[in-house]
Amino acid sequence: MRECLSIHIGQAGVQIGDACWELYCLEHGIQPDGVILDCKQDQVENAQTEHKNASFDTFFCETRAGKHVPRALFMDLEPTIIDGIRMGKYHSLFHPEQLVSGKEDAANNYARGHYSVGSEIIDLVLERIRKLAKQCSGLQGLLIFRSFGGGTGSGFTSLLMEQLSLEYSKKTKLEFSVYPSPRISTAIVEPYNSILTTHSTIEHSDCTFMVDNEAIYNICHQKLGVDHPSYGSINRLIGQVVSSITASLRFEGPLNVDLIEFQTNLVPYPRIHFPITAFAPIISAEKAYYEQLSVLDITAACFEFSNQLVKCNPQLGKYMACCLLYRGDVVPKDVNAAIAAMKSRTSVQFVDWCPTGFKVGINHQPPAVMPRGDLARIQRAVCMLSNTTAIVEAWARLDHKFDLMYSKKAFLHWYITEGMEQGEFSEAREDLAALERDYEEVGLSF
Ligand SMILES: Nc1nc2c(ncn2[C@@H]2O[C@H](COP(=O)(O)OP(=O)(O)OP(=O)(O)O)[C@@H](O)[C@H]2O)c(=O)[nH]1
Ligand SMILES: [Mg+2]
Repeated sequence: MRECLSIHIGQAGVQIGDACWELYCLEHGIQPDGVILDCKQDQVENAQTEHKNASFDTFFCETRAGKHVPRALFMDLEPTIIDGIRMGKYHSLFHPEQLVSGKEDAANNYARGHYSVGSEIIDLVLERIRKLAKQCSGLQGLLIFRSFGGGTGSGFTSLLMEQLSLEYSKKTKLEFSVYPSPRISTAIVEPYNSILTTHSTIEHSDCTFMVDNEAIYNICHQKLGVDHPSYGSINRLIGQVVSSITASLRFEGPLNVDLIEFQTNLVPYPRIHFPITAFAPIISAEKAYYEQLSVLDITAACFEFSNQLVKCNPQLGKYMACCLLYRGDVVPKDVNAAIAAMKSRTSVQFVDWCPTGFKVGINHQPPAVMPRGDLARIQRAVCMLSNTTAIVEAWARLDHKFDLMYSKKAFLHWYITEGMEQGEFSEAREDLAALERDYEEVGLSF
């Protein structure tokens, strides 16, 4: 078996995890108490066939009593967000040891998450991860969820990743990271935290999917008609995307392509590991009745700025690889036609050294819809993971904000008093400048 462990860190990581596991449970017919829906009920007639195709044991561990427990750990340095899970609808899905919380948070401070407060809880977290790893017969990889901007999300995650690298060096480590956006951001120092954590985790992560709250906020507002999108709405959309990305690990099928294989195609150099995600269709429940969307429609939509989960303009960059993960009623013939149409567009430019980098997977189970969700029930969907040099725009934006504060040495004392040295700031910033240059270089023509 090829199990995956999910680790949800800090407020954003935990709340996104909540949305993801709710959706996984729906997709696999697992009830909030971990028991699979009774197959005698009419409503799950087709669930039976789906179960045959499912290999959700990669994500759930079945107990002797027939309960399915997520292979997941939720941790935060303070208790309130985790308490939300402890008292929520899915509280009995998890074993209490899977929910770890400390007493005080990192107060938006990378240094507290990494050094002072974080160091007190790291051993406990590692021990709990070991326990989960022991329940796996062939652990394949770790999926880490967190924000770049929070003190726990940034600081504790990088501390943990360093340790995980030592202990699980051969395992794939993928990240889903919330990129800070000024509109929704909760702290002024988020650019500091983001750059510090990117620098200290870049060599420990194999692939990082960034999700930009502002991009998702706009999608919820403009495409789904949500007036003031809450984290709930934003997280449900992220959940759909994460579910599409992980579907290949949870379901079997003839055209299923394993995520690890995608990663091989997506990451040409170890540091160039920040693909852009796009998802289509994103339509609200009311509109879905009128719109019949073909494979070509949804594929084309992925190349539109408005369907991307990170704000950057792909037309200003070059693609190195493009992975298309289809779900639902999709046949290869239509996919090939859609790809041919995309390749003929002048706006879709590839780097010289990788002119035709498309990779496709098809998973026959259509996306599930969440109760209270804003997204329509759809027959087919696609998630595109593309590695493009255009992402450099997102780094440049953060670097610029870092520079504005750092030129005045603003807020630095908060970090220094928690045990950090100023040198770490300049080192991190230099590394990010190098990353920007790396992207420029891979985009250069021969
Ligand atoms: N998408 C999404 N983003 C969130 C959520 N909660 C917080 N954020 C974003 O995450 C960043 C703040 O980090 P948090 O995750 O709240 O912080 P933390 O990791 O708990 O760290 P500390 O509270 O500082 O210890 C901001 O950019 C928020 O906009 C969430 O539920 N969903
Ligand atoms: Mg917090």
